[in-house]
Amino acid sequence: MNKKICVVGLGYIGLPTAAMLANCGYDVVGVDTNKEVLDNLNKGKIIIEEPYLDDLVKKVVINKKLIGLNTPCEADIFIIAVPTPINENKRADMRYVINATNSIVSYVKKGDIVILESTSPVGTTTEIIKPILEKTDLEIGKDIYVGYCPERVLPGKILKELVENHRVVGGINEESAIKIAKIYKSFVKGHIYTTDTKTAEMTKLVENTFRDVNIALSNELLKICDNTNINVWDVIEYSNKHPRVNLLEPGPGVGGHCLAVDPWFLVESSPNLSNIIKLSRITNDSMPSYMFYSVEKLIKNTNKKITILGITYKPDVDDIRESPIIELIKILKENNYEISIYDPYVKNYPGIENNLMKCVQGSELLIIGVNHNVFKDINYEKVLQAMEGNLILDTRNSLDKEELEKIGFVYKLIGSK
Ligand code: SAJ
Repeated sequence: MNKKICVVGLGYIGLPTAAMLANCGYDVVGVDTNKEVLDNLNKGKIIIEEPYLDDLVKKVVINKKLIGLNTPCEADIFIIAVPTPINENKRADMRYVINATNSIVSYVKKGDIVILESTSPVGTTTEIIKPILEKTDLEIGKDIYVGYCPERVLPGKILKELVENHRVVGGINEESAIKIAKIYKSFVKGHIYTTDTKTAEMTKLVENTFRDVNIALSNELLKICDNTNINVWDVIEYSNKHPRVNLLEPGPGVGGHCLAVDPWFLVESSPNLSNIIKLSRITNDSMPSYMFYSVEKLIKNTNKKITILGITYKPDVDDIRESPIIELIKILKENNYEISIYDPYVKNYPGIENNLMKCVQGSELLIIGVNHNVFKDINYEKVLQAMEGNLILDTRNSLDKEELEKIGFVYKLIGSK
């Protein structure tokens, strides 16, 4: 068994993967440029919110199976798990992948395995990773084995899904795919399918595009139902009673570093063929403005105070990347609303308030931006007393209308009559 693994990038995917492999007996070196991540890791701590990850990291660091370094080192297996964001023109920014691959070149030796995990445009493994690794003068596929193994885990359930989900491995040749599959088999209980790199790259993009397009359909339905004075939630509920229909939930937009980004990689490579995909992205990106329009229907006076509960891109995580609520806050501020923000998951965001009662003091309207579970335990009666007005706009269909109306709130769920 190849023993030493170097994981480049200790984010939401790299760190759990590194910890999981360390827990399986590999000696793992985690590499990151962020000093805070490394300092914490080497003390057995993490700086992201992810259930059970803290315990696992603590265990493998104490057992000396995982250490953090700021540069790569010699290893038998290299895993690249760095971000692949989009730039302002909605094109893939591959700088992190390129830098990470360059950073391992001088450490890769004959017999080693190099795996890309970062969600990437189709062709990345053969057209970006391979040419860089050729600088080693080793023959790709014969002297070193190269492939793509995209992550598939849902933030909030990462450790469970890392183990249970099926995986797809794309090898630069069959031998590479088989060797890579073997490594993941050390902790994956799901099936591992092997294929070529481009098929694996496309599969990953399609998975997230499928979700984005389907959410866009529900968001469009919300607008249509609003316009025809029909409750979209009833329509979705009844439609989903059909055995082959499964409409997703409309909401304030689609956030996160995956669904809001990956479909653009397909648009970039096939601009004339990806109409539905592009329109879905635009539809989902239009939702914060549509939420603003819903706010304006509730309170027309500017200079009013609005409190936002929850700003992450989805519930029970601390991640605000591409969060549609952040976009909504921007629009509200541009329109002179006074905004106060409460989110117990987010520590560092300008203006965030950690005392709920102070936050809602004098507010005209409460917007439920994200349905964090802890919001169910809020004493809304006390909140109402502290507020100036009595309006709630629920963008997530998360609260009990009857209960809130009983205590004196005027409750508006987006897409309801
Ligand atoms: N959302 C809706 N309506 C829905 C479902 C989601 O508006 O019915 C919104 C959420 O509020 C959120 C966004 O979509 O803003 C994305 O949330 P999510 O929970 O669906 O997905 P992510 O981004 O947390 O994780 C996804 C997952 N992909 C799929 O479900 C296809 C995960 O399996 C991937 O591994 C991950 O992206 C990734 O890294 O690619």
